Amino acid sequence: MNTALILQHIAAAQRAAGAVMLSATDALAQEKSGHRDVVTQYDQRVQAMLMEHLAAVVPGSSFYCEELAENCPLDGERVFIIDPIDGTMNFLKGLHHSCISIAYCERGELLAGAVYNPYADELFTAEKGKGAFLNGKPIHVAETTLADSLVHFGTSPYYDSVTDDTFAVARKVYAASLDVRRKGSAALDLCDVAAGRVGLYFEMSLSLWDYAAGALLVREAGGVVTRMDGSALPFDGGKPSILAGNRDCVEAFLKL
Ligand code: LIP
Repeated sequence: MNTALILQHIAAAQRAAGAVMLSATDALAQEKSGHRDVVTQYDQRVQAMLMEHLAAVVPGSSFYCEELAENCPLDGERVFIIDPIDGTMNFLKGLHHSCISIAYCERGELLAGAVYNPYADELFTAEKGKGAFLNGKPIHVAETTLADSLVHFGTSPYYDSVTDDTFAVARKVYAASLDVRRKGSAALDLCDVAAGRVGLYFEMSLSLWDYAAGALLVREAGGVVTRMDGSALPFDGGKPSILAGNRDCVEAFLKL
């Protein structure tokens, strides 16, 4: 099955699950690692819907998902990396800024990614080597300098150990940019970079399901994605920092 067809199946699954998000009226939080790390019945319901849909149309699928107790190896033949609702706290509080993030890999190679924001009806898609798109139209990272860019950042609320450093970096970036934004969905932050809406995004500790699809979108939109020290972003079960943007903004950040 070619990647383009798999990407179509991913988009169909995301749109169906997005309708469930839009219909939600009674999201209930369950704590995971702490009061800022929560899951709702909708995260689990959307994840189950996505897995069922994709397993039915893509034979031999395996899944690496935020809300699975046990995840598949990342070097499998056909692996879907899924964050069923990225921006869960936004979703729980009715902030209408959350998305469904799905990346597709074969034998450890990231081949396609899609992020769907049902509130804005914005579907970001990319296939490796074929560019990035928003609702089917090509997108590209901004051509601006850091001084002329907005910057998204994440606060890694599950990891108190990086809080002070995060806000210290945000203060420095604020002085070097137009302004900073913390909107609560890493995947949508990466999409905004790919679409040229903001010049840079950073977060000090993030999971693969948060960034796998978004990182491919930024790269296919002409951007750079690394750890915050400029080293290669890993593709494993770790919690690395992430830095994404156009080359000028990334280089300016690394000099800060
Ligand atoms: C969230 C990210 C956010 C990050 C949080 C969390 P979730 O994803 O989108 O940027 O700061 O730690 O990882 O948990 O809502 O899917």
